[in-house]
Amino acid sequence: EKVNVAVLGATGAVGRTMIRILQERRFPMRSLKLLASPHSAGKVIDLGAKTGIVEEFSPAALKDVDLVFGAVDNDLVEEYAPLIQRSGALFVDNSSAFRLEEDVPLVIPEINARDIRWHHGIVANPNCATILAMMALSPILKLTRVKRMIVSTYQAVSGAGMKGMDELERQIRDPSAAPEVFPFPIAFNVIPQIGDFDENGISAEEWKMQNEGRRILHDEALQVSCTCVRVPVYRCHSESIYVETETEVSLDAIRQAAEECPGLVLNEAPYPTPKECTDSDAVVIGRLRRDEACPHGLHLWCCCDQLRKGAATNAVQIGEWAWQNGLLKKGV
Ligand code: 2RA
Repeated sequence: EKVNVAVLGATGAVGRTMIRILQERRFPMRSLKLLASPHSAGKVIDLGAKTGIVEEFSPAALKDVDLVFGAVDNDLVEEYAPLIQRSGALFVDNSSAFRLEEDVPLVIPEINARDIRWHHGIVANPNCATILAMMALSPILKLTRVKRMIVSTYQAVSGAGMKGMDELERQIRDPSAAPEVFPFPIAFNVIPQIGDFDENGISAEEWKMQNEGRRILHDEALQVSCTCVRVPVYRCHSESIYVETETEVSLDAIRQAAEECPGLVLNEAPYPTPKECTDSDAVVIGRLRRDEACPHGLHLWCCCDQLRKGAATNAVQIGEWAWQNGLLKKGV
């Protein structure tokens, strides 16, 4: 049975990508509502065959809506989430507002879709850098436990939305253009900061990888050390990941396991780069190699489109799973 869907934050980079993915994947929509804060209400969105008018979010706008995909920041989510829950619609939220709440499943469908079953109205979409890292580890996780991971990220400017992409473009054209979105010029530069630093000099983005990874893997003992860096790339995040596994696994066993990981592509000819991974849903891994200094140490490199699998596609996959398993109020 088709369902009534709403995208909240329809005018932003993630919201627009959600609409595109819903159409590409032929999500069983009876209707699609475009919702946003008062600031964006009234805008016209290109829906391909036709255009859509963005409505202001309100409890009334949720009438008959079964599933809401959220692509707005935490402050709006904290205001709107209780209203969405009260409407009975399932809220798949891309913000970080509820990711660490005990009664909110935090889900990457290829890894822990079963957690969607115990939702209480909200399912949280993990942070893009977390989705990339966990997907990249999935073949190793089929073979053994990961004790520790040390990650360096190379994050695209799309992580800061349209304004981040516009800033890069502006500074490439005019390198003297003052930074507004990022703390320093991002064109022809890299910035080792995403989010505020805590008293120990760890950024908010770096904490997400550890805290979210432990919830998704249901492994409170997972050790994560992460350095998150903004790079002058438009849409595709990359990560260098070092893992220490509980038992020794061979590279060939990992390569074989990768074949059975949906959504994962192995590219060792010679390796993935952000350019060719952009606008695809695949998480692409490469540069698999042992750490000669540590028998259980392994390195790998990975890339994935931040707006697609890093945000919109993962959220839509959560919606698909909920629909297929009759977890929406109308269900199948
Ligand atoms: C970023 N992961 O890249 C954060 C939010 N998308 O800015």
